[in-house]
Amino acid sequence: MKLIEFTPILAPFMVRSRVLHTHRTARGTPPTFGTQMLGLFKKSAPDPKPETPAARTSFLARLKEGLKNTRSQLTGLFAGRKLDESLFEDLESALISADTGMDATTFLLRQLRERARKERLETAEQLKGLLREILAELLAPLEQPDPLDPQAPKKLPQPFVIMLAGVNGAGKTTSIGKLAKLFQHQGRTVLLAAGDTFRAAAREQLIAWGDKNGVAVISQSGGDPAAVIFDAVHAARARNIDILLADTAGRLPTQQHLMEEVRKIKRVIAKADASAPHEVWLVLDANTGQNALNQVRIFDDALGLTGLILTKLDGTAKGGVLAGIAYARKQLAAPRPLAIRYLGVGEGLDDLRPFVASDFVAALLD
Ligand SMILES: Nc1nc2c(ncn2[C@@H]2O[C@H](COP(=O)(O)OP(=O)(O)OP(=O)(O)O)[C@@H](O)[C@H]2O)c(=O)[nH]1
Ligand SMILES: [Mg+2]
Repeated sequence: MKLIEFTPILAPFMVRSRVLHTHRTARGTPPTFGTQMLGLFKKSAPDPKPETPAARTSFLARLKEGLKNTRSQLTGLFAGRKLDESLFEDLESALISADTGMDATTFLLRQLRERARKERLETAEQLKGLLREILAELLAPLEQPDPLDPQAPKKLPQPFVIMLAGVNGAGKTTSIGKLAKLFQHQGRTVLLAAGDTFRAAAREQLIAWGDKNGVAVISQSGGDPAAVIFDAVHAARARNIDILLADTAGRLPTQQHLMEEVRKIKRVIAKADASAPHEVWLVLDANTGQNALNQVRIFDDALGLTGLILTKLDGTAKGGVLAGIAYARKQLAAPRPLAIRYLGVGEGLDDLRPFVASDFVAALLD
């Protein structure tokens, strides 16, 4: 890996001098800094490429494959059954074992019972239709308009800064790699900031994702993660980059000092650009079960989350946790929208797609 030094933008609060590197990521002979570096940052064709029907079908198939255990458990309940109390009871157990959590399950069952009575439902198949409706209503607030939707272009601040946080191993760095590809595909220029300065391997991992996408990574060995991202905001501005994706180290919500550090990262980003970060996303491993609710609550308190990325839905995730998150959100004294921005269904560059509530419900019940 060739490193190309460029003049560091020294943050006023930095005490130690350091060398900031922009990692030249394209393969082959490294260019000299200057024209070829600029080439790296040159905007690609501005016309966004819409998702192909084939890509969408393949994503849905993978989501369905990932959720197949939950789906077969849930759909199996309704087959050849009468609509009676035992069906409600079995449904309650199935929802709980699908990671929906006690509170959201109780809510769903109450809704189902009331509406089944009101609508005079008679068959198990009708009840399944009602469950589909109620789940879709519960999840709908998690599907928010995407500020980056290429089909509804808006004038965005430049750079548009997205900060990612989450517990260790949730999939932050991998998701950044996938997002870089997605945003480039939309005709946007991207820069990555390696805000995980604790581990050399973390930096190398982000650089490898930068490599795959041909985008530059601002990084530094060790030091203050906030300062690296601060510099990256300046670098992105100087180079007219559209989107800056800032990686951060994994941390547990119980690690007070690390939660304080991530708060500081956000504050320092705002010193580089008062309107930034424009989005703060929590990356959640969908296999986390009910602990996901805790993570959402604590990271939201610390950072004021705007969105979530749910990863690893291709594995053993049960999927019910989304209903748990939606319900917990509804219960807040002052509900604030929280979007699920993307779902991850694999380790590859293309394995990330925007969240569509109706697709998710279909993957669980159809
Ligand atoms: N199957 C699957 N694996 C994923 C997905 N997203 C991430 N992973 C894998 O999860 C592991 C951890 O991913 P990272 O991106 O390194 O997670 P991280 O949150 O950056 O981890 P730390 O920086 O250590 O906190 C890697 O092996 C990824 O390949 C996904 O959607 N599906
Ligand atoms: Mg990481």
